[in-house]
Amino acid sequence: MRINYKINLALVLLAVVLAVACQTKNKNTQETKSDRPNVVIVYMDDLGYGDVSAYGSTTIQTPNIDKLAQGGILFTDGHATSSTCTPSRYGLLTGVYPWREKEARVLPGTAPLIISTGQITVPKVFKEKGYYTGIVGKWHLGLGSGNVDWNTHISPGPNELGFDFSHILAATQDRVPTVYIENGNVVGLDLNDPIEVSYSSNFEGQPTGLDNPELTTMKWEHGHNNSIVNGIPRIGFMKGGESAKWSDIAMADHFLAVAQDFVQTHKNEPFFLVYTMQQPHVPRTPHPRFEGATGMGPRGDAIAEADWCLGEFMKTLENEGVLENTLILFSSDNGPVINDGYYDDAIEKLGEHTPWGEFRGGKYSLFEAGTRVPFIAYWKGKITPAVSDALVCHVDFLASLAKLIGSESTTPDSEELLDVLLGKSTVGRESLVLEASTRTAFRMGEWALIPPYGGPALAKHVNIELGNAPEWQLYNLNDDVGQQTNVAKEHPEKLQELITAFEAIRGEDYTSFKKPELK
Ligand code: NG6
Ligand code: CA
Repeated sequence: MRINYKINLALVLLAVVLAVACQTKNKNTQETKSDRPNVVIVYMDDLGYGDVSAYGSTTIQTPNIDKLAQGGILFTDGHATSSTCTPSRYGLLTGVYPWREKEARVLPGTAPLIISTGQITVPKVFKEKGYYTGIVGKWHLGLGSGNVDWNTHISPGPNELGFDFSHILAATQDRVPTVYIENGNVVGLDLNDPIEVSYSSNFEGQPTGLDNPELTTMKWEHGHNNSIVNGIPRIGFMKGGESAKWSDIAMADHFLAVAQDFVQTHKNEPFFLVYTMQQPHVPRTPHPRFEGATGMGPRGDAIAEADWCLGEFMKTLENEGVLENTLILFSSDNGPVINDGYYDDAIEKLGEHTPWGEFRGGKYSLFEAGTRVPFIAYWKGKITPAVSDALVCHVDFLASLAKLIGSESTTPDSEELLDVLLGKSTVGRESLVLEASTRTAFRMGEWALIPPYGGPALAKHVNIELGNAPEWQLYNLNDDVGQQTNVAKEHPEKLQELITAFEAIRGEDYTSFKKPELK
C-alpha cells in the first residue's frame, strides 16, 4: 500500500514536471518563431537594374519582382561587391570584399572551393543560431580541393560552409559539368557511365562546338565551343554522365521545385535559404511556354520566366503560412550583358530596352552598371514600403542578418545596416570599394572614383565599357549618374580626399588580409 502510494506520488510529480517542461518548450518555440524570422535571399544571375519594371523598364514587365519592390524597400543605390559572378557571391556569403581573395575570379567548373571551411559565412551564422540552412541554384565558388572525382562524394562544398542542404549547379549554365549536385553527390548518376571533366583537352571522339557546328542548336559567338550538351556548346570538356545531365529548358522549373520543397519541408523551424536562379545568364534557355513572352528573344523571355518563378515561390511561402515571418532579399550578382558568347537574338531584339538603366557600363565593368543592381528587401507586415537611396551592398548582409537573428557575428568589411534594410533608417554606407576582374573602384557619397588602369576601354565581343583609362576618373553622380564627365581635374581636393579614403581601406598588401573565422 505504502509502496503504491509512493509510486503514485512519483507519477504525479513526474506528470507535473513534464507538463511544466512542455509549457516552457511551447513558450520557447513561440518566442523562437517571432525572434528568429526566416530569411530568403533570391539572387539572379546577370539581371540588370534596367531589366526590372519597378526600376523603370517599360519594355520588360516583371510583375512579381515589382510586387516585392512596391511592398518593400526598393534600393536605388544597392550594389553587388563585383561586376562578375564568383567574386560577387564570395562577397555576399563571406562578408569579405572579394578583392581580398585572389582566387575570387570567374572560375572554371573544375576549380577547388575558394572559401576556407574555417571562414565565417552567412549560413554558418544562421546555423549557429539553430536555423536550417540551404542553397538551391547556381554555386560558382568551386568544389573540392582540386582534381574532383565527380563520381564520388564531392567535398568540401556548400555543406562544409554552413549549408545543411545544397542542390546546385557547380559553376555556370554555360560550363561543364552540366549536372545537378545535391549535398555533394551528382543527382541521377549511373556509375557505369562515369563523368570526366577537363578544361584543358577534349576526350577522344567527343564532338565539340568548334569541330561539329552541325550538332549545335544554339550557335557560339565567342568562347563556348567545347563539349556540346543538349545541342548547346559549352565551356570545358565533359564525357559520360548521360543520365545525370540536366535539361536546360527545365532548369528554372527544377530549381523552383527544389526551393519550394525546401520551404514545405522546413516551414516549422527557422530557415535560411539562398535561392540563386541562373537567369538571364547564357545560354538563355527559357522553357518553351515563355517563348515570345517579351518579344525580345531568349534574354527577355528568361527574365519573364525568372519573374514567374519568383511569383510561384512567393505563393509557396504564403500557402505554407510563413510569408509574414520571412524576410526576402532580392538582388542580382552583377550587371547586365547582351552578347555573352552565343547568337541568341539578344542584340537583334533588344529594341528600346536598356538593361543597364541610366548607368554606364555593365557586367565586367567598373562603371556603375557593373555592380548597381536591383536590390529589394521585402517583409510582409514588417516593412513599410519605401524607396531608399542609401548606399548598400551585399557584403553587408552578413553583419545585418546576424543582427536580425541576435548574433554578434561580423567582419571588418560587412557593415551592420539592418535598420537600413528594413527601411527604419536611410543612412547607408559612407563608402564602398567595388571590384571588376581584380580591378577596383570606389564610391563615397555621390562621388565615384576609378583609378588609372591599362587594358582595353571596351570589352571586345560583349561591347561593354570596362572603365579602363590612363588617368584618374572622378564622377559626381548627383548630376552625372551616367558617368559622362570626368571632373577629376576640376575637383583636385575631392579627388585627393577619395584617393586617400580608398587607399586607407584597400591598403597596399590587400590580399594578405586575414579572413575572419567564426568564433
Ligand atoms: C566568361 C564567359 C561568359 C560568362 C562569364 C561568367 C566566355 C567567352 N565568356 O568567361 O559567357 O560565362 O565568363 O559569367 O567564355 S558570370 O556571371 O558567372 O560571372
Ligand atoms: Ca553573373
